[in-house]
Amino acid sequence: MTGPGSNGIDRAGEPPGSRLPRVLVVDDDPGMRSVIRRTLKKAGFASVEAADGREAVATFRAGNLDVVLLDVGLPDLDGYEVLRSFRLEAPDSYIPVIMVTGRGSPQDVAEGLAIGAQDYLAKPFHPEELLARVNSALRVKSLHDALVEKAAELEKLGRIDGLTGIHNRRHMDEVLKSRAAAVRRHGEPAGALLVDIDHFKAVNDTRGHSVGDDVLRFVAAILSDGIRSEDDLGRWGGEEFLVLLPATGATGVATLAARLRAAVAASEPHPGLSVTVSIGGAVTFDGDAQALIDAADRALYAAKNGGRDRVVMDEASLVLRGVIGLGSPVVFDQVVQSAEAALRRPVRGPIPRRRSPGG
Ligand code: GH3
Ligand code: MG
Ligand code: MG
Repeated sequence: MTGPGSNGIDRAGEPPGSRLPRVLVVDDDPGMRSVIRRTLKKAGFASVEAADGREAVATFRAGNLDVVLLDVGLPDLDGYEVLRSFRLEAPDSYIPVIMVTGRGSPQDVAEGLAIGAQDYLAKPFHPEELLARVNSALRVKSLHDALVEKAAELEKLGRIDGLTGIHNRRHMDEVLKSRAAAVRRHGEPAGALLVDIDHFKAVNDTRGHSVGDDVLRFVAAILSDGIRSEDDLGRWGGEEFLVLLPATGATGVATLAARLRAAVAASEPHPGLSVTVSIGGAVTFDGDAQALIDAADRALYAAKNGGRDRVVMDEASLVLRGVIGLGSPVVFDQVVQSAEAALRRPVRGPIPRRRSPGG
């Protein structure tokens, strides 16, 4: 019961058919290296070899290893120094290191374990014991890798809105910060849209909450389909969505807003039911994230007050860039209207499939 596959940890926990577990054998004695190589090969492992500490560190740096068998007595660096270098090279990766030593005093063992060795093997050793220790180290590595994967999955789930499948507010807050920082660094403007479903309470009241949920999913999918891959979309509140547009000026922001508004208005989220959205758009030139959201929010408020089912751009965002003069919203209305006319594309039919977030 010593080879890979005999313990349920086939191929170091990777899917069957992928590469053999790869063991780095560090020993200055060519005879010892060849004994270990043959033992590993018979048991179905691949091995690479290093004859001194520097070569060991270089091979470790090249990566693609599952276990290291590390001789303590090496001609240049000793095994402990090599182990410390490994940990410096890759503090976050977990590649178990088994110290192999002829000394093996309790102090040696303690020192090796203290600096992060996974296990100890005293020379001379029986091949069975070597393989048992390698297999046990692989088992630990595969558990470790599974935990890391799980943690990454959980981290991803923590950024997704459970109802709509698009990003949640927590994620959008972070994207907003990084987009604002990019504006400060590169001086290119960035835009934001706040999209709020009109009279959504009435949908819940007349059709029921679960139809309301369907409508939210539907609108999220339309928005998701309507943005570019470099834009970010998230659920900002109950029936309110945020779109962030990197490297985009007022005209680009208004054009996208017009397209999204038209797509929602032309859609039929549920048989016999249509909804509209009001959109507030704004642009930041100085990378003040809070001011950007506040401006989009004011514009959204103006869109609601103006009768809903419309796009309003924050005036300051436009004035600053000379798109309009102060007090001339009419000119801007024309920008939005011509964008809408050019880009209108009716969306009807069953609820579109959710696009995976980040895609
Ligand atoms: P307005 O045009 O002014 O935006 O009106 P409104 O009715 O859309 O806005 P209001 O803020 O009065 O109501 C929002 C509604 O959205 C009330 C709330 O119950 C509903 N809502 C929020 N989150 C969810 C959800 O996850 N599912 C459902 N079905 N409804 C939700
Ligand atoms: Mg609303
Ligand atoms: Mg709202």
